[in-house]
Formats: sequence, C-alpha cells, structure tokens
Amino acid sequence: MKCSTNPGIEYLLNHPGTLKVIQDTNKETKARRAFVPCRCRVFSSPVISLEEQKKYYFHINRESASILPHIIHNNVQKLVPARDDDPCIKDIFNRKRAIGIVFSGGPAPGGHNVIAGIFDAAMKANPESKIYGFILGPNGILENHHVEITQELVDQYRNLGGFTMIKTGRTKIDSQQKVELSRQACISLNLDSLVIVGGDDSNTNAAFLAQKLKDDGIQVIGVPKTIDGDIQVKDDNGHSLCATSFGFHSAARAFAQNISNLCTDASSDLKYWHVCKVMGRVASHLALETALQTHVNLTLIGEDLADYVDHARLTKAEERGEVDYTAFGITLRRLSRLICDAIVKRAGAGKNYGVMIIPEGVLEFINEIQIFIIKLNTIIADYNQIHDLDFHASFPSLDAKLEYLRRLSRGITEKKASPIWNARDDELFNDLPAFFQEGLLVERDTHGNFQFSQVETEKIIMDMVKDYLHILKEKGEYKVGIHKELFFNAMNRACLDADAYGKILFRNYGDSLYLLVKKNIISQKTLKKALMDSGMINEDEKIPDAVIDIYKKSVPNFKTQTHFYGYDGRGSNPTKFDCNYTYNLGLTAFGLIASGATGQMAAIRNLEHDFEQWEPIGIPLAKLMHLEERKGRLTLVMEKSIVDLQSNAFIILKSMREKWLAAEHGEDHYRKPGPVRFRGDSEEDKPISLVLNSIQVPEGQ
Ligand code: FBP
Repeated sequence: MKCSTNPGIEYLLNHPGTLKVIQDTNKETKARRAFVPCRCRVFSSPVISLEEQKKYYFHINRESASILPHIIHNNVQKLVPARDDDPCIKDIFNRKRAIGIVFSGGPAPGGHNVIAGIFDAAMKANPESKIYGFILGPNGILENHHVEITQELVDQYRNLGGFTMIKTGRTKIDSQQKVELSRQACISLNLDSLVIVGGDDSNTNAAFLAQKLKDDGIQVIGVPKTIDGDIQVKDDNGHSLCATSFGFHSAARAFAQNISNLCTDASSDLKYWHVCKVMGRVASHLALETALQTHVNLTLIGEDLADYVDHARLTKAEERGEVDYTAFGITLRRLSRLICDAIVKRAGAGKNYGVMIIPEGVLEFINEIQIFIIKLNTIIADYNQIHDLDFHASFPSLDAKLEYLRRLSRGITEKKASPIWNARDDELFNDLPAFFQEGLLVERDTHGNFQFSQVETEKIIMDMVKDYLHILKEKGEYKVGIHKELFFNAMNRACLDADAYGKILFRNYGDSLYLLVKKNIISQKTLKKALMDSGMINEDEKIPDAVIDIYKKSVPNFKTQTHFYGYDGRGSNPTKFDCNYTYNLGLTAFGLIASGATGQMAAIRNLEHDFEQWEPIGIPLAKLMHLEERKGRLTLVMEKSIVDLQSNAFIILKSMREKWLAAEHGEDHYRKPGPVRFRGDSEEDKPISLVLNSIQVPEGQ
C-alpha cells in the first residue's frame, strides 16, 4: 500500500540499512541463544544416582511431620555418577518420561534455562520423553492449559530473561479441590513428574503436592526462584546448601547499573537526592547487594532497622529507674530522623545531593506498620472467611473500608468490639495520609501476603523526611556548607573584610574547610540583625550583595527524584552466573527425577565458590517448613531467609556507611558496576554478598 503523506516510505522500509536495524532479533539475542552454559562435572556422566547426605541435619517441625509424612524423612541428596555396571539403574534412568514444568510467582532472569536444562537432560536420557509447560503458572495446571516443549521452543529462549515461553502466575494450590484438579491434569498427561519453579510459597506448594501425589507415583521437585534472594538454605549446623535463589544476581546487577548512573548524574549537577526503592517483598537482600555494587550514600536495610535501639531514650529511662521498651525497634518518625541526619551531614560538607536506597519491604520492619499489616491481614482474611465474600469487592472505596474498620472498633459489625481493631488502632490509622491508608488496605496476594510493591513506601518516608528537614531548616540546623575558598574569593572581589564577616556569619569559622552559617541566621532579616548587632552595618544600610549571595548559597533546597527498581530488573536478561546456575538447576531437577526423588528442591551447593566446586543436590522441602501467620492464621510454609546482621556482607556495608555517606570534602565513593555482561570477562562473576559471606574469618580475628 502506498502512503501518500510519506512518499519515500516504501523505499525506506525496504532499504537494507533499515531492515538490518529494525528486525526483532539482534546480535546480542543471537549470541545468547547460541551460548552453551557450563555443566557441573557430574553431568558428564551418562547416568546419575543419588547419595544420601546424612551429615546435614534439620530439626523436624512437628506440624510438618504430621502434614507431610511421605516426604518428611527425606535427606539431602547429592547427585553422583552412577555405577555403570548396573544395567537396571541405567534402564530406569533412561526410561521414557513425561515431565510437567510450571513457573510460579514473579518472573526471575534464568527461568528459561531451567527448562532448557531439564529438556536437554531428558532428551539425552531418552529422546522419546515428553516435556510439557503449564501456561500462566499454577492456574495452567488447574485448567490443564499446557504446551509441549519442543527443541525449537527451547532454542528460541535459551539464556534469555523473563518467563515468556510459558508465562507465570500467582495462583495458589491451596484447597482439596485444587489439589484434585492438579492431580487430574498430571494423570491426563501421564506425567511421571512435575517441576515447580518458584519462591518460598511455590516451593511450599511443591511440598504439599509431592505429599499428595506420592501414591499416584508422580514425583514433584521444586526449583529455587526469586529475585528477592530470600531462598537461602543452611542446615541446623550452619552448613550452606543453597546460597541464593536464581535471578537475584541478574536483578541486582540491573538495578545497580541504573542506580550507579544516577550517582553519576547526582554528582554532576548537585541538585537532587535520588531516592531509589528497590524490590524485595520483605527481605533486604537486593538493597544490600545493590549498595555493595554501587556504594550509594545511604542504604536502609529493613532487618537492621528492626534492631534499632534508641540509646538516649533508654538512658533517660534508666536514670528514672525504668526500662523504656518503646526505645527498641524503629518507628516511622525515628527512621525519618535517621535519614535527615545523613542529609544534613552531607549538606554541611557542601553536598546537598546524593543517592539513597530504600528496600521495598522496609515497612515490614517498622513497629507500628508491622502491627497494622498483621491486624489488617487478619481482619481481611476473617471477613472473607466468615462472610464468604471478598472484602475488597464489598468495600471498594477507601471510605467504605474505613467505615468498616470504624464499625469494627465500636463493635457494630460483629456485635462486640473487635479484639484486633480497637478505638486506639482506629485513631492511629486515621492519622495516616489517605494514600498510605489505601496502601495498607491493598488486596493481599493469593498467598495472603501484603503487596509491598503496591505501596509508595518511598513517598511515605520522604514526606516525613521533608517535614522534618523543614523544621531543621527553621532551627538553623540544616545548612549547606560554604567552601572557605568560595567565601574568601567572594569577599575579596567585593573588597570586604573576610575575617570580620566570617566570624559573624559562621559557627565554625577558622576550623573547617566548609563553613556553616550560624543557627540563628535563618533569613535575610536575621542576617541583617546579626550584622547590626556586631556593628558591621547600620539599620539604614543594605547588606552587601556578596554577603547576601553567600547566605543564599547556604540555604538548602531539598529536591528529590524518586525511582522504583523492580519490574525492570526482574525482566532483565540473566547474567552469566544466572545462565550457568539455572541451566545446572534444570539438569539437577532432571537428575533428581530420573533417580526417583520427590519432595526435594533442586539446588547447587558451593555457589559462592568457583564453578569447579559447584555441587548439584536435592534439599528436603518438608524439613524447610515452619509455621507462619498467613491470612490471619498460622500456616505451614517454607521459611524465608532475611538479611543476617552477623553476615560478612552486612558487616562490611555497616562499616563502610560513613565512608560512602562521604559527608566530607572530596569526591563520593561511587562504584560503577556497568551493564549485565554476557560476553567478555567480568571481574565480578557472582553476587558480591555471596563472595563476602564465603570468606572465613579465623577465630580470634
Ligand atoms: P516472587 O517471590 O514470586 O519471585 O516475586 C518477588 C517479587 O518480585 C517481589 O520482589 C515483589 O514485591 C513482588 O514480586 C511483586 O509482585 P507482583 O508481580 O505481583 O506485582
């Protein structure tokens, strides 16, 4: 068709130059598809068997033992080359199989390689095997919506990010009916096994399905996925079995590249504080890793804040012979004060700009918010259960929700006042800004989890920071330090006596490189008064322009730019580390299946060490379960791991805080990690936090 408005369009569209640059596939994608990940040594063996590793010990949770009896006695299993003199093992290993795979939860870079690993291993063992992918997550199992995974499909997605091949979803298989539907789907496809690639909740699903499908002879294997990095497994004696989930490294590297670009921008025009909220539903692993990669000026770690102690408050109470329990833990108010301290300190050194990282899940660690989240989770779950209705559908607007809470606190709804929501809760909740109330009342996900990504955490915190900075400005405590040389040059140019003015204007004149205007000088009026009081000018005289200019430079204008790093990094292409990790997870999952395992999570031990030391294993899912509050009830789920404040990675971050805040003369200490590299050498081939945590500190050091 000819386009009359653009006469040259046909020519342009068909020009080889155009065709070369506008096609969907580029060199990078082709190189990714062609890349062959490294295989752990055991996978060069034609047949694999499992070696029980009884040296790893886990305490058995009673609830887990009673609910998951078929898989509770599983041990850690190491994949080892099988003896080649046993034809029976060989036949079983290489028999024709049908394997189902499902992605569950948020995408994470590397998922396609898990499929590729399973596919390649299954085809090598028996080319007649069938691999099916359930579409759109666990819902695909319930609706038996699947696709057969072919060589062509696998090759199209090798080493590429996302879960595009079979998509994902967050449906939970949490009722007898859903378990039965899953069973039917597996039976109708003649599946021998099902691989669930997911986070803590999805691996919980895997454990329950392994238990239920055992009698049908269907094996279920989990794979540790989540950019949050909160699937980390150690046995009870501290032996690390799974140092991180896949996708963590790639997402952290993607965030770090963008954040480090902001550091460059901030230190170029010196006018903004960039506030970067970084994903991680609860745990702050991503914030920690991104901080280690970029050296931003300020990083909040939720787990660390929860450990906060207000020593001044504690001492005051001690003097009265009391213990002030409110001194323990962080409140929103205290948090905003901590951030303000850092901002004021940097401003004093002439740096009224910077970059800070706020973990998405930080609210979980703030006393008053955590209480609200738990209470509201319970109220919403109770409402849904008692009335068999959906709370959010019944009360669509914020006003309707608030009215329900008000009625609950007065006992109008359930005939008596709620033990969970009382008048005090109602009062405190009503003090919060509407957007935050709305955030706390957002719909929970299918697992009953609070959806932190839906709340503008950074806005809540930064609004409080701005308010308090305003107070500090009024009190004359928040000032931009003036470089001595700048002051002297300005005075000299205006032929003014620098010493005389310096002593009147600054509180640290003579001592410091950066001069701080006295606290009582907070306006041109107070400036004039100070000059008059010291006899420098008379009432009818004007303040010299050069002095006004210096004063204006000392008045901070706090400007922020907020950014959310989450979905973008989650969709990034995998790093080489994640390409290798996930491919070997796929090979491991097949190795476990072909060796008869069920109720195990495929994992790679020694991830923190060189590739030669990587060790494919199976970890018993049932032994990773504990009781946790979900939808207002104690529920058996896989334990999430949060940032360990005794870990080397956190200790290093803590000891670098002052340096990276850089509230002193000189350049900041920003680090540029560069883009996610796939080709070429990189000095950083695994997460920095893993490298640091693997360093053994000798006793007595
Ligand atoms: P998974 O635990 O399922 O991997 O998802 C983690 C995550 O990326 C969190 O970091 C984030 O809070 C959440 O998913 C966002 O979920 P959604 O995609 O439903 O908005």
